[in-house]
Amino acid sequence: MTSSTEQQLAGPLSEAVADLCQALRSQVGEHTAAGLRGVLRRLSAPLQVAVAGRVSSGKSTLVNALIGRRVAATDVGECTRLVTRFQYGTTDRVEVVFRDGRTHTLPFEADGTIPAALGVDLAEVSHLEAYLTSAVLRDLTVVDTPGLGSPDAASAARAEAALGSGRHRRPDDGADGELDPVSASAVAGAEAVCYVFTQAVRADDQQALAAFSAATAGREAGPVNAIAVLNKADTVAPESVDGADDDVWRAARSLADRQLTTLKPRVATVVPVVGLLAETAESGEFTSADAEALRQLLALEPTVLETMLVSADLFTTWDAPVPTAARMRLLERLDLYGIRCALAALIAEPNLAAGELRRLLLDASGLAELRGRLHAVFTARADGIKAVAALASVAALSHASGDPGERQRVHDAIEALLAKPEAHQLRLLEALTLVSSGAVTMPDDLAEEVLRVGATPDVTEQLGMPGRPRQELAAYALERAGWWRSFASFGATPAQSRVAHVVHRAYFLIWQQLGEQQGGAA
Ligand SMILES: Nc1nc2c(ncn2[C@@H]2O[C@H](COP(=O)(O)OP(=O)(O)O)[C@@H](O)[C@H]2O)c(=O)[nH]1
Ligand SMILES: [Mg+2]
Repeated sequence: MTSSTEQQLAGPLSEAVADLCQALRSQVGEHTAAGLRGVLRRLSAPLQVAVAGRVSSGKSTLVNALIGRRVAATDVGECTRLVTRFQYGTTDRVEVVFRDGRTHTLPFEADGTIPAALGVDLAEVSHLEAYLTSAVLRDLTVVDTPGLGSPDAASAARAEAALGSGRHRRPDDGADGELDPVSASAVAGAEAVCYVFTQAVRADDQQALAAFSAATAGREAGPVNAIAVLNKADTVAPESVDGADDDVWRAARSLADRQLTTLKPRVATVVPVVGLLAETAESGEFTSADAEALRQLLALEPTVLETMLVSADLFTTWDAPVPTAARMRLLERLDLYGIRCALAALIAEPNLAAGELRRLLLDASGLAELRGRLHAVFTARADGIKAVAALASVAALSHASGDPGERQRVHDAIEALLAKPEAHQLRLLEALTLVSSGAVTMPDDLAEEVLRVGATPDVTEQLGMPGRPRQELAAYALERAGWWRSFASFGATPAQSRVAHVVHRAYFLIWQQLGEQQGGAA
């Protein structure tokens, strides 16, 4: 029973929590046991990342770029009002999941997109499951959401319900078949979040911040499991940003850095990206006909071309020897910034082939950096992220059971697990999230130290001393272990003290690990 699931677990921490779930199943009521089965199922699935943010911030566009296929509906249409989970599957298909648990399979449209009209009553639909043979989905299940805080109340409620916050669910909404809504939401919440912003959204926007906890089912999101994307970087006006030197990317990066200072430590990073260019380049939507249309535009007088590129209206309506339909297509696929990039590349090298242009557009989109960050923050640390989320689900399930004896048994089992040295990383991640979410406040320098120690498994990074000799690292770890232990006993508030004990132990284990490695090498 265990072998097939255990093979897919993300690592030792997930394994420890899976063992805990298995052991608890016989010690809890039938109801909690059903919830534990759900937790086990999710532990052995790829990391679940919700793409959250306002309507029209470009969430679906980014999802398409990541998957490498124009499959999610963008702009308007029925499906933009539904949550769609994109996961790995050996045959491409879309499944409509109804609120009562029924499912209905649909083929993709001829152009590879999810059908614009589903032909069912949307009020009865819980969400869509899209199965695709995309390599990215082997590591991540990507959940596209209708904008949280959208003016369309029904969509917003559906997004929050499917993401697991459950706030808008009625008691009779239970869709899982075996779980009530409270338990279902405890199990279903996303494990990690990618927040999509545009420059129009101020970093202190209350609604945007509310989306943070909604997407994670009220579980705290922090630098361990959340990143932000400043999308539509191409629409940033460089003259509005000091020191941007008229360069769109420099301006976008400076805006992203500014947003990071406001959002920190709720997110690990803010990555600027041009989702539209990424989608067009990655999904094979840029054709040699598009390249040809661009080449024809270059035959125009430079001043005429410059005028056309002032606005979308001028670009499509100006009298020019390129068919309007071809121009509309360019605009839709690249927008003015992408068109300018492509034209500049063609001026520099007139014989560029469509494939080479596509590669240039991909470079101009910033997608490579986003992929890198997704890997570093999410995929590489999936084990810890999944284990922490699962533990939180287990605790929430036992709380929902209303049985004090069961709650105590579950609590004791979790404490016993966290006391083991090999599970200490879980406690550290938890402490880190408490500090980064502001639930426990610390002086800035100490908070920063907690974040550094907790956010990476790399010892030299944890100590903030890359490239230093092992002996020096060990001495420093021991010194900090001692410091945090005395802080825990003297001067800290009770909440700080609990965090301090965890940090002390973390330094102690680092010191031990460094000593062992040294012994092994000698
Ligand atoms: N100029 C520009 N437009 C974008 C970008 N990303 C998305 N869009 C456009 O913004 C609109 C909304 O995108 P969509 O992905 O549907 O947003 P969602 O509601 O958040 O899913 C679409 O017309 C996209 O083509 C971008 O990086 N630059
Ligand atoms: Mg959308």
